[in-house]
Amino acid sequence: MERITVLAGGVGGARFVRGLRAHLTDAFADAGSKAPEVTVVANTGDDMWLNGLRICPDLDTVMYTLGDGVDEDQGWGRSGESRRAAAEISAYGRGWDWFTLGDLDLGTHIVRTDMLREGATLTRVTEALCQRWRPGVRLLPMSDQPVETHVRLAQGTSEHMAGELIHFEEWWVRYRAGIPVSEFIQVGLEQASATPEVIEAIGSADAIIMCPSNPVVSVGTIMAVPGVRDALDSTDARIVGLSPIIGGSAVRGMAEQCLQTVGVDATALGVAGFYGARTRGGVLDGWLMDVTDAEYLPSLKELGIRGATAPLWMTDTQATAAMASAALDMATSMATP
Ligand code: FO1
Repeated sequence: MERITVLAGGVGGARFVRGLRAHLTDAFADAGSKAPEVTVVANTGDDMWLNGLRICPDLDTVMYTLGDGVDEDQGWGRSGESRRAAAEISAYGRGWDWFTLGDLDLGTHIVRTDMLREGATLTRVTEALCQRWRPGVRLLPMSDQPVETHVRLAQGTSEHMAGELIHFEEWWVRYRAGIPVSEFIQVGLEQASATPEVIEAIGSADAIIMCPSNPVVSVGTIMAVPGVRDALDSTDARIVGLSPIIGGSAVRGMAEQCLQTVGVDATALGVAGFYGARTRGGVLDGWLMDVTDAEYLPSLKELGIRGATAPLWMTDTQATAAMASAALDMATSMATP
């Protein structure tokens, strides 16, 4: 196995990739064998313009986590952060005071926006930022065009009417996904396309892993980008996903609310059905569930998806490395001879 491509969202995706990297470092420790190259295709649907800066939450979460600069407790943002500039911005009544741009984090947004304004693509900007952070994987935005997830509120709030579209981050951070929504809309999707780098990373992969990220607004958004599904359909790689739901609840974040909005059961089986079997128009060859969800194995078989179970709680890098190893074993066991 020489090339692994991973579709990832934010915190869960970043932590999974860190485990994958640890597993590969360990498995290919002896200098003789070369570890596979890992390419991470990250969701940019959470991106936004804020205070004139381009914010890319999932790209930055992967970059900081793999570059050992992330605030481990939060799972996002920088360690050792301060918020002096944010206090000043708030004092002027500008920006979102419920969405904190820390002083160190602002450095990233300023450099990214600076390079974008010079005409660099988001792919090139991300490559440049990673020169500093050295994540040990290639990190790619899903598209160089903006695709922003917005949610349509099914209920009004003191600031918004029912039926209004607001940015996903406002729903996620300000309202903690506590307001029912009727739909997710990826603004800009029709004008966007997967980058050539993403298409190539999917086409040339030996294994593709769908991270245990939010299947609707993270992995689902990546798959919705024009060009991605075609690439997934035609690649020779085996595609294995890891369930973000364990025993009926989301490992982190609020995936249940997102799944409920799109009418998918918040279970490991429901998410597998949402992705679908590759042999039946979906994307999955294999689906890795937590050991507590073994009851779904027979139903997975009926869906046409090879199932397996392993402990999926990402309690630490060691546990996550074991998950990554189980996912790769699954892909290898299915690889065409
Ligand atoms: N999440 C929060 O819960 N509160 C915040 O104030 C916040 C600020 C923030 C700033 C930059 C950034 O890249 C991420 C930030 N996040 C914050 C996390 C963000 O909501 C998540 O990383 C993803 O968008 C959801 O997975």
